[in-house]
Amino acid sequence: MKHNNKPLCIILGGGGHASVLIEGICQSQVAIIHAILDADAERWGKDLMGVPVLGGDDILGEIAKAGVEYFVVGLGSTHDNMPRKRLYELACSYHLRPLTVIHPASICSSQASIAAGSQLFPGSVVNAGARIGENVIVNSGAIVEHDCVLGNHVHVATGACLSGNVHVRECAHVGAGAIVKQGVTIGEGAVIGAGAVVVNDVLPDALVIGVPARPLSETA
Ligand code: JB2
Repeated sequence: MKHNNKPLCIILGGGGHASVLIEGICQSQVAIIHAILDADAERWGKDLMGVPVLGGDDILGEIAKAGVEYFVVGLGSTHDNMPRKRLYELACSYHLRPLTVIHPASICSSQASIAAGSQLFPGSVVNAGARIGENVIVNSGAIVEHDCVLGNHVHVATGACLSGNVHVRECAHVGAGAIVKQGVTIGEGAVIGAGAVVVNDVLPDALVIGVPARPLSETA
């Protein structure tokens, strides 16, 4: 179903992250927002910035049958990206298509590739040769320099900076304001604490903090 030649989309999760997405979708005019689904029953029947919250994820099937083609994961994260991954896979299982949201106030090179369902927030920069996986968040003011490679479901949080040729594996989280040196690899599911300066590779599922960043277990 299309309105004014724009497809309809549903947003999964209706908190703070979703509010920025709503602005990004409206300003980029990439789709018409049909509604929000939220896990919190207290929000059902209310609205977020004028977008109605219809119910929980159990009505995704009805939504797809009603002609909504696209979804976007409105749930953000502060460290664990698995809930975002689960939600993404759930919506795909209903044959909904992931909407890519590139806020008009972000800067994205024509030589970068952005996979489906990813979100570039205001003030973010994605430079030439960068490859962004599915359902990735490049949050407000974050920098993804040239030739960086980001796996699916990664979150580069507000104001973080990935210098050139950094590899961030699936589901890893780069905390707000963190800086990652050129050429470093961040392992799958790893978490970089806010404000950390990462100068060495980070193992899968590790949590590193500080300047220079070290595993939490070594900093006590
Ligand atoms: O499985 C779910 C689910 N789990 C939580 N399905 C659906 N449809 N919704 C879910 N939610 C809902 O997402 C919660 O009930 C809640 O309404 C919303 C999350 O909102 P909250 O404001 O708590 O967090 P957020 O994810 O929007 O934002 C976090 O991540 C951002 C990146 C915050 O920490 C922000 O400060 C941060 N900028």
